[in-house]
Amino acid sequence: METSRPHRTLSVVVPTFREAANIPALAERLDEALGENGIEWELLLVDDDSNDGSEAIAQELAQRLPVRMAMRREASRDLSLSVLQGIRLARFDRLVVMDADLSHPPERIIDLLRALEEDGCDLALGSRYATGGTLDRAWSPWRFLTSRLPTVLAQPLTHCADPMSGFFATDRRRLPDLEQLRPIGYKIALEFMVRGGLQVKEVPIGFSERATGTSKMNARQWINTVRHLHRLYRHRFGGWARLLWFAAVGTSGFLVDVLFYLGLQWAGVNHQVARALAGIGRSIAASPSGNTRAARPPGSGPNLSPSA
Ligand SMILES: Nc1nc2c(ncn2[C@@H]2O[C@H](COP(=O)(O)OP(=O)(O)OP(=O)(O)O)[C@@H](O)[C@H]2O)c(=O)[nH]1
Ligand SMILES: [Mg+2]
Repeated sequence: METSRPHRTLSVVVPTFREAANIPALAERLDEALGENGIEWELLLVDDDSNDGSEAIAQELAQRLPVRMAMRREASRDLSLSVLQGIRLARFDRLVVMDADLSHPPERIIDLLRALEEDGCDLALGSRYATGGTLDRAWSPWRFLTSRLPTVLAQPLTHCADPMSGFFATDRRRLPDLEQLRPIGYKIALEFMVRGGLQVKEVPIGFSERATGTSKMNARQWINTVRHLHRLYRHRFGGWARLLWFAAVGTSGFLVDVLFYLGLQWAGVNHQVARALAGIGRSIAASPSGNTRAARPPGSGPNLSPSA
């Protein structure tokens, strides 16, 4: 256990959306984990207008613990933009970002801070997949795929075992200019690591299944992760990323064609007609709007323009 040092400060930034049931336990566990290590801390919840009683709970907690809530009232909710807002509003430079659902153990924050201080890295990443890290759940094949595939796709961008982790410690002064960042979706640590060229140290953690509330990760967020990866590929690799993108679009056209064809065959349509109809189906999929998307993939333009 680390000995307490005077004037160690920490802002814990937590994006929240409908996490009323988890906020009290999170605040209590932070108090135990950080208070006993002599850290002056705050919990800054950045809420996307959950409207589930979270605000009242935060106010009640603020009577006895250093808890505050910043409310976003934007047209669309956004985890990464919430984190960026929290980093701007944080009271201290030293930061931890984590989820509210207690998947990230507050007790491991001390180890993240130790990695920051003693190993001199820019970002200490709580890692499920580093040696010693664990997951406590039996994932379905689909859940496994949606979690592991982006991790594999991110390997050319970073050398981390768990680049999709949302649990990390850093110092605000070591981060790239927040105004220049363009994250989409949930993977803000990856954005920092790739655009900021940060030196990262992974700290193994035991990742727990969320105990209460529902996951906000859905198909849309998964697609956002893929779009985000594409932007970062372009940032890192420029033209080759475009080539890969076109190859992926081409392959998807091919798959549409084949699936169309097999579906028609299965329905009893003969080979010639099925081939012709599949060709028409692919042409529709590659209609002017589809072509625009292929010729100008999302994220094209200068690296740090709003679309990159
Ligand atoms: N402010 C804000 N917070 C969000 C939003 N979506 C998710 N969150 C929070 O971000 C954290 C991660 O969301 P989760 O739903 O746990 O997503 P996940 O951890 O990828 O998925 P699970 O492993 O299924 O829990 C939680 O604290 C959520 O409340 C959002 O749109 N806005
Ligand atoms: Mg979660």
